[in-house]
Amino acid sequence: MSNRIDNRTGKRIAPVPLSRRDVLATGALAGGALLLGERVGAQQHDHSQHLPANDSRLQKDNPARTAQVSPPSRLQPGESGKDYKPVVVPNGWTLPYRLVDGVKVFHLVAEEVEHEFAPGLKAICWGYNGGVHGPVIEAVEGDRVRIFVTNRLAAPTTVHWHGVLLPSGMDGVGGLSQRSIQPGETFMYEFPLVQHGTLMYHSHHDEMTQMGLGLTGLFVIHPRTPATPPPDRDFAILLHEWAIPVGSSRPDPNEMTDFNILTMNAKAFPGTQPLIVRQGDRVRIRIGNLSAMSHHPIHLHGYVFKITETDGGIIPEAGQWPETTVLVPVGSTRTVEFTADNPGDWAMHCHMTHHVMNQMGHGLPNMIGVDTTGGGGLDEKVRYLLPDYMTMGQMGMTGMTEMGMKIPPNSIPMLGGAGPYDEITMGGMFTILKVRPPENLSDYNTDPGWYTPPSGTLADVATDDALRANGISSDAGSAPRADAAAMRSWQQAAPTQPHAPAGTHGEHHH
Ligand SMILES: [Cu+2]
Repeated sequence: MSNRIDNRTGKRIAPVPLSRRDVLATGALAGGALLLGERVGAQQHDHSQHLPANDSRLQKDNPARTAQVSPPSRLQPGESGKDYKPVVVPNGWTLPYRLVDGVKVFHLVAEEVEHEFAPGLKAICWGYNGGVHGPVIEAVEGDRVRIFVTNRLAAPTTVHWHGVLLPSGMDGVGGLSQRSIQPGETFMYEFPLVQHGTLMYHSHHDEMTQMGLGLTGLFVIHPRTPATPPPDRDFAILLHEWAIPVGSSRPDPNEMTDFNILTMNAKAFPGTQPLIVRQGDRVRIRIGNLSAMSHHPIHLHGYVFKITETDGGIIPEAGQWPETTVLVPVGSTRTVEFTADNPGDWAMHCHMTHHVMNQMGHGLPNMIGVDTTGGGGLDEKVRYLLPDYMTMGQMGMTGMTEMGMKIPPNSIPMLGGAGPYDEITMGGMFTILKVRPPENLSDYNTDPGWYTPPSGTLADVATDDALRANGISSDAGSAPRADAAAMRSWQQAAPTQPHAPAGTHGEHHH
């Protein structure tokens, strides 16, 4: 029984005898290396006429899939710049490896890390190799990887390779697939990569605590022979959520609902690094979600994209549907692609409005419509008790810092980053896609600043001339008002005779 899954259909692949032609094609892709050992010798006769066309195509597209999980792969280790274009990790990094006898050797160190979520807010988290989250592990289908994991935490841990097809004993579930890694121990994981896609890794020991404190990362496997040319920009973003009460310095992993720091690659806006692309670039954004409890609908402005992959593999082109928002459920990845043909500064954010706030206070009475801002007003008095208190809906939440609102040490305003026109009234899971014409972008690593809209393409106060010419009065008197008849609550027709027994409706005729 085969455990291999068809990347395109998601269906289990029946074990299929290889034809000589397939073996030759595979061998050529593998640089002449013999890939399948004994299995090839055992299948000398040609079964190709019995093969479903799909299986044959799959083997050619995806030679590593024909390798069994256990024997070492003989493909040459994939090289950056030759076999793949590396992903871009905003606010993060990719884990370097060392080659030992053709195996890519990585070393992860689980440890306590002081992490800055945004300027002004730090907390003690658990991460890997000095950062939160762990670095992106990046490799190529057909590579063999050997990953050492050193535990420098005070608690046992493991690493689970989420979505990776591997032998059961390498799956990293504490107690089930291995014994847990005790503090001070270093474990070795090793497996060939027989698939491609955007996968993840995370602790699978006391998950609620350890993932809640940050022990998570992305695992990107590039295809050995991509079906489409690689994109110009290939971003990798991991979503997470944290409960960090104002003034505290450790995330609370026991929290179940009231997460107050929502992050992309462990940064809350305004700490998120923008995604910088050239106009015309083909852009891929890989988004994983290892939040505790929340699915995140990530919305991109200015574009329609296609959802091209999940962590289960590539979605066949006929099944890719256009979207402006991609829902990334907990424990999943979604990959979207589009051509960046529309220059500008475009918001990309979770569309749950509480997920674009920072350290938001909940459970407060609704004071919208009450004037609380006057000298010695209610806000001042409440703030004496609750330093982060501010009544919503008074000033559109702008100027939280300008108005001299004092915030407690080690905390950040609920929202607000400096923008070109005003404060940007967003926080949390929010970042900016900056698309610039090639002549306005020296390189991808330099922030090009704010976008300057061409004349006539910026929303601004209407001139008197424009008001007059269009028949608009600025006192709103010229605006159509809601149609009272159309907006009326529906009234069901009253019965003509209340509760009359059946057959007694004397006035009803057919
Ligand atoms: Cu969200």
